[in-house]
Formats: sequence, C-alpha cells, structure tokens
Amino acid sequence: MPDLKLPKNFLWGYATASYQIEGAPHEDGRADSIWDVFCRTPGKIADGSNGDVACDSYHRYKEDVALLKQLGAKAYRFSISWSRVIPHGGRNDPINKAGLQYYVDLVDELHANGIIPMLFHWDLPQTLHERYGGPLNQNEYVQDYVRYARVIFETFGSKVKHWITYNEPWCISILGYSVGQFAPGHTSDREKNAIGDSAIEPWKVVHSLLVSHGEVVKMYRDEFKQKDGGQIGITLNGDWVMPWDKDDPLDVEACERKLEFSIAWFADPIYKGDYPASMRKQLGDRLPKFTEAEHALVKGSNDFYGMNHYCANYIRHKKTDATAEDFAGNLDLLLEDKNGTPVGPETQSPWLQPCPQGFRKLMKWISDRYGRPIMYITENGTSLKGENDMPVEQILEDDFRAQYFTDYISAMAEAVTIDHVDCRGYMAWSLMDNFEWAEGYETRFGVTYVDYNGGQKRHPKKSAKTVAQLFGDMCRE
Ligand code: GBH
Repeated sequence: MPDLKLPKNFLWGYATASYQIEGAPHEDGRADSIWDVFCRTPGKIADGSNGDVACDSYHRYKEDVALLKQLGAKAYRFSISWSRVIPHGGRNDPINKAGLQYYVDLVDELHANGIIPMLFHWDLPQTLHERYGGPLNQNEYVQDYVRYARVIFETFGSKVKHWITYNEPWCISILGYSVGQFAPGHTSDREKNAIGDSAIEPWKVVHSLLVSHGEVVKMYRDEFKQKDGGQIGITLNGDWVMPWDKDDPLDVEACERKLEFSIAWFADPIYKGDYPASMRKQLGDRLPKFTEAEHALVKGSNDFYGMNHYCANYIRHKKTDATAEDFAGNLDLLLEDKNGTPVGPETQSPWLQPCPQGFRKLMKWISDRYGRPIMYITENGTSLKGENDMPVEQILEDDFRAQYFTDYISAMAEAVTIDHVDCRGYMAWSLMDNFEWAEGYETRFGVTYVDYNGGQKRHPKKSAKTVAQLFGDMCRE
C-alpha cells in the first residue's frame, strides 16, 4: 500500500441539493419547479412522497452548517433553487428577495468554509417548462438562465470561489426527456410529445444546456471572475465501464462508446470543441451542430471539471446496429457478466454496485482525454441494501458505507498520488439522508441519519467518522 498523501488544503466535504433537502416549497414566495409537479403525478415516486418537507433544511440550515463543522468538513456543495430566487424563472420575471435571502444567510453561516454552490440541480421553474418547454427552446432558455446566473453572481460576489453551472446534464436530458424517470417525465424515446419531436429531445436539451453553460461562464469571466477571484465549471456524472466479455473486441469498443455517450457528449465540446465522432456517426442529423459562435462559447468553458461518480457497469455491445433510442434508453448497460458475477455488492439502488478501482481508472481516463484539467469530485457515495428497514441503532453502524468510502477515497488518492490526476477536492454524497428523487425516502445516502418522524433530528452515522478520519490521516502537506 503506497503512502497516500493529499495536500493539506485538499477541499473535502459534503454535497446536497436544494429540492432534496430544503422542503418549504411554497414559503416566502417560491413557486413550483418541475419536480414539485412531477411528484404529484401518480406512480412517479416509489413511496408517493415529494420534497414538501424533505429534511426541512430551509428552516434548519444553521443546524446543518453546525453539523458540517462537527463532521470536520472543509467544504459544502449545495444547490440554489432557481424557483426561490426568480419564482417564474424568466428574464422579465421579478426577483424574490426573501428566497434569495435564504442563500445569503446560508452562505454567511458557512463563512470560512469552502462554499461551492451549484446553479441548477434539476429543479427548473415550472413556468419556464410551460411557457416554452425549458431547455427544448434554446433561444428563450439561454437568456433566462443567463439572467438568473447574473442575479446570483451579483449577490454573492467574492464570498464564493467555486461555482458550478449544472449538475449531471446526462440525467437532466436522458432521465428527464427520454426515459421519463425524472421530471419533466418526457419519454421521447418512445412517444411523440406535445413539445418537440420524438427522439431528438435529449440531444436538443443538451445543446441548450451546453450553450447556456458557455454563456454563463463567459459572463462570469468577463464581469465577475477578476474581482471575485473565483472559478467556474460544470459537473458531469459518469460510471466506470468494463467489457462484458473482455475477449470480445466489440464489447471493448462498446465500453469506449459508452463513456463517450455519457461523458464525452458534454466534455468533448467543452474541452475539444465538438461532440464525439461516435455520437455523430450514430445520431447523424439528430445531434445538433455547433454554430461558430456557439463553438467559441463552449470550447474552453471550464475552469475545473466537476465529477460525480458512484459505480461501474459491465457493457455488452448491441448485436444489431444500435439506434439513438437504444442509447437514449441506455439499454446497453448490464450489471452482471456471463457467469452471473455481479460487478460489486448489491446496494439499495438497482444501478449502484461499488467497484472502487473503477473510480481511479475513470479519473485517469478523464484526466488523459482532457489534458489534465483541475478536478473536483462533487459527489460520491452509496446507499445500503435495506437500510430504511433497519432499527436506528443498526443504521448508525453503517459499516458497508464506511467501507465504501474507505475504498473509494483511497482509490481517489491513488489517482492523485500515483496517476498524477489534478484533483483538488472531494464532496461525499451526502451530508444527510434526503429525498432520493424517484426513489423517495426509501433510499438513504447520508452519512447522517435523518429521523423524518422524530422531529427531523440528525444523527451522524459511523461513516461520517470514517470520512473525517481518512482525510485527517491523508491531508498532511
Ligand atoms: C446523483 O445522481 C444526483 O446528483 C443526486 O441528486 C442523487 O441523489 C445521487 O446521485 C444518488 O442517486 O440504470 O441507466 O438508469 C446519480 C447518478 C446516474 C444515478 C444515472 C442513476 C441511472 C443509470 N445517476 N443512474 S440507469
């Protein structure tokens, strides 16, 4: 075991997201986001729940900042709810002072700690969705997003040194507009929707997100960066891939294609200036083209790469020529190999099987492909099979999660010390149990147990101690 050292100032901490923790969706002038509406659709959320109360962090943010400090965290990655700040979202809609104040108070409470806000973690103002289809209408959407970002940058100034424009555009696009598992629940891989054409929605949505990311980064660099001294980037999700049959060159190829469809779809335009050739080959004209102006905006638009990472999957090539729909629905993703050997132990999340070495490999893949960018791990964590049904005393002894963090954080430190990946921070998902989207409250991801029926009390689990210990030991100079 090599001596895994990380710099003393390595920024480690925890991540959350607005809709998953805040509650109070209609307090102080906030209007619906697409998630408020989606949760009201029968059958969409496993336990029929929603984010109406969640962890009540809207009222308990002081307690939660105290919790972060108690856990030793140096950084907090949270997200700002667009619907709180500009309830109807649009560039001509009024700013909601009370909603904005919540984040001002939160940031003030965090003061010395690393403050990493995200502008958008899936909760698009419902009005924008109804008005023009949100990101399906690039021209309208980009202008509204830029104005929202301007309001935020003007408010927070130099207090924030790391901004993130988007969380996981893959999920926004594929799960929201193709598979329909997430808000707004479009299923363009199977049906024609009222807005947009069938099977082109996901590719259009991403084009809008990338261009709006580029516009916001340009604005930040032109008008704020110098005086505020901050950095800005986007966060992408991505799991590691292994060939179903390592002796089948087609499976090996499919692995690379899978990474291109899930990561390079965004990172290639940002670091290299265009979508990957494999996507163009397969999607043809469905994949939008960058105009010269868009190209100039998007290429080079990252001060750092935000990486969310959870697991690995076995990948098997399609027998016939795959179509856009196959990839949109992510059907080439398989969890078991031929002998039925799972890639890792089961968790509560059907998509999540731990494979720590995959983390190191993917960090290196990203670092190599994009010229060794500065990276921050902006989410990493696990659920635990059956956790929600265990007695509290057992939940607090979450050895499985503690082991996950030990293995994954070590794998990251290997990527840094051995592979020389320029990763400068790590945020575990999540500070506390919270609303796990379509899985409701049945799946817990926190290092802190939240007693939803017991006055919302927060009880740190064993894994919280493990994470602090790991970084305490490693962050030496
Ligand atoms: C993150 O997304 C989110 O940012 C966070 O809000 C969430 O709570 C956390 O992870 C835990 O889920 O089998 O093709 O449908 C998770 C990343 C990537 C997980 C896509 C689900 C679906 C794969 N997601 N994945 S598929």
